[in-house]
Formats: sequence, structure tokens, C-alpha cells
Amino acid sequence: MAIPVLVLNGPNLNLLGLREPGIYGSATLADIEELCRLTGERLDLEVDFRQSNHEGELVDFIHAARTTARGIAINAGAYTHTSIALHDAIRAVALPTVELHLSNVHARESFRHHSYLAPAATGVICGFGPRSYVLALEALAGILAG
Ligand code: CA2
Repeated sequence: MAIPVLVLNGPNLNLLGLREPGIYGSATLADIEELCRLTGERLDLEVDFRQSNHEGELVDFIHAARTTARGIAINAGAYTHTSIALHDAIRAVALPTVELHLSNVHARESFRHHSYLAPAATGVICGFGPRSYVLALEALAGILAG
């Protein structure tokens, strides 16, 4: 039976492909959802794909994952760099969690170099565009199999 995992997306990621294709590429969030579903089928993961622009709703999704999922892949967008609440939520549910980013945040502005999520996450993937999601799911599948 497929292992349920949550793929969670934060603020502004609903605009992917529609604005600033120079930084984030031309794929839309719907394209990335489809990529995650196909990757899930390959890895025997059942992907619950969510997006919210609201910090508290993201916290609620993480809390819900405690009983509905066995792992989390999260692109928290700009909340990565600001949110102690998301850090605490990830710590609280104690699920294997991969932080991911489309862009290489370390090659960008210095305010993107710090992540509040990274110390609570199992690991971090960034800089591979939509493939960061594939790599995050592969990492989760490996952890959950092992
Ligand atoms: O590289 C990533 O995946 C980020 O998480 C994307 C966030 C950014 O704040 C992080 O530092 C790195 C921003 C997502 C915003 O997406 C947009 C999409 C279209 C137009 C403008 C922003």
C-alpha cells in the first residue's frame, strides 16, 4: 500500500509560472503537483499536495499530517526565513520532513540564507527547480523505507 506523504507549499507559490519566470521557471504549481503525483506513483507514495498563503493554515496542515501522513516535503516560501511557528509545528509532529526550494537560496539575497525550518527538518534540498520536489520525495521514500 502507498505511504501517505504531505507536500506543502507556502505563500506566493500559487503564482509560479505566471510571474517572474526568470527566477522560478515556467512550470506552474499545477505542473509541479502533477510531477509529484507521477513521482509518488513511481515511489509508492500517496501525495497530498497543498498550498496556502497563510502561516496559520500551514501550521494546521502540518498538525493534520500527524495523523494522515508519514512524512512531509515543505517549500514554505518566504516563511522559511521568518517563521518560528512553522519550526515549532515541524518539531511538534516529529515526522520526517524535507525542506525544499526551487531556487538556490544561498546564491540569492542574504535574507534568504537563513532558514528557521532547517534545524527542525531532516534535511534540505534547494536549487534544482521543480526537480527539488522529486528529490525531496525520493529522500522521504528512502527514509520511510529504511
Ligand atoms: O526557491 C524557492 O522555492 C523559495 O522557497 C521561493 C520563495 C522565496 O521566498 C524563498 O526564498 C525561496 C518565493 C516564492 C514566490 O513565488 C513567486 C512566484 C511567482 C512570482 C513571484 C513569486
